[in-house]
Amino acid sequence: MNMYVAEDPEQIKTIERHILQEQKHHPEAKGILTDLLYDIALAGKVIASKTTRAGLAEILGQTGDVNIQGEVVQKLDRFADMTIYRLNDHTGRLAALGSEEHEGLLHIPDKYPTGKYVLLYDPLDGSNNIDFNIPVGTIFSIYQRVTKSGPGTLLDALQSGRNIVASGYIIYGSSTMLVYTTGKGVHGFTLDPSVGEFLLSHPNIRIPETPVYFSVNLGYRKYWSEGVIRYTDYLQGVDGQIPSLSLRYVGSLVADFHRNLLAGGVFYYPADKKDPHKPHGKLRLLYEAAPLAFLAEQAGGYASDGFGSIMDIQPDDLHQRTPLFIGNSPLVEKAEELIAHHDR
Ligand code: FBP
Repeated sequence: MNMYVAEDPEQIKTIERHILQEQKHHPEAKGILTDLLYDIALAGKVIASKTTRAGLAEILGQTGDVNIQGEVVQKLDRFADMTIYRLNDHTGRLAALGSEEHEGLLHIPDKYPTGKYVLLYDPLDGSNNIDFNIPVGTIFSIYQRVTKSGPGTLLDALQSGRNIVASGYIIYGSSTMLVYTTGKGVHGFTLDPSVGEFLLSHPNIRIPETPVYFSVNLGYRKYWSEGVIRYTDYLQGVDGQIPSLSLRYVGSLVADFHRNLLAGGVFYYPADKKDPHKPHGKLRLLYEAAPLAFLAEQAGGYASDGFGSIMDIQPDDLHQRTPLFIGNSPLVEKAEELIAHHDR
């Protein structure tokens, strides 16, 4: 059935209309956050126009450069990074931006006005999977600046997750979806390329109570602490406390998180002894863990570093890493319990 002739046209809700309706929850709002979310949705459409044609568009492969994380930069990475920056550097809505691809804050060019928000983003999470046609994603979070005016500073970016105003991700998979929250529930939109619109397809997402999956790179087991090993056995029903969950691991955080958000489960990337330079695991607090933690909590789940809520961590470095356990609350709390018992 062609949905555009649906009995109830109200069913057809673009992200623009949804964001505008959400704004009604904030009578003091002037529409700046609304416009900023529009721009992020637009960036998602532009990036999707490349990812969907990645094999054809001379956009596969590497740039040859290495980023602040010590990772080889993919062409699509660079494209996504520049697209998000270029669509937001001149609007007067931002004090500064932070990208996983750049060491320092990205400042607003002097010729443009600065604004009240800060946008932090991972332009293309899971980018090492692009050439294998595995879903990748853009992760973003928005904070209100804490400094009064002028160019934004590190103070404006180094805020705990409790201060997130809005966060979300865009997943470039079998379809392109944008999932976001402004603190009033989690909503998913699917891009209809035939009309170039993100349409509401998953309103009020709640993590199902009965988990199905666990997602972790089991290949790193020998580098884990006793608590994490016991936890992994627990999830596989080894100690008979629960029926074994099913293992699913794509190696693309957005894809693994998205599946578990819709089907129920837990994703974790614990700290490990694999790389002495990365004692706190691989994932970044500000660009990956905190934005997804806000979504998880808004969907009835929980996110922890193994000791406490990701949302309460006060960052002191733009690129600091953190262990991450995220998904159904009872499963994440079980990780905290076993780590407290075996690793303290
Ligand atoms: P980036 O591509 O943004 O650096 O993301 C890191 C990431 O690819 C996550 O998406 C994924 O969950 C994890 O690393 C996979 O790591 P590993 O290959 O060590 O399991």
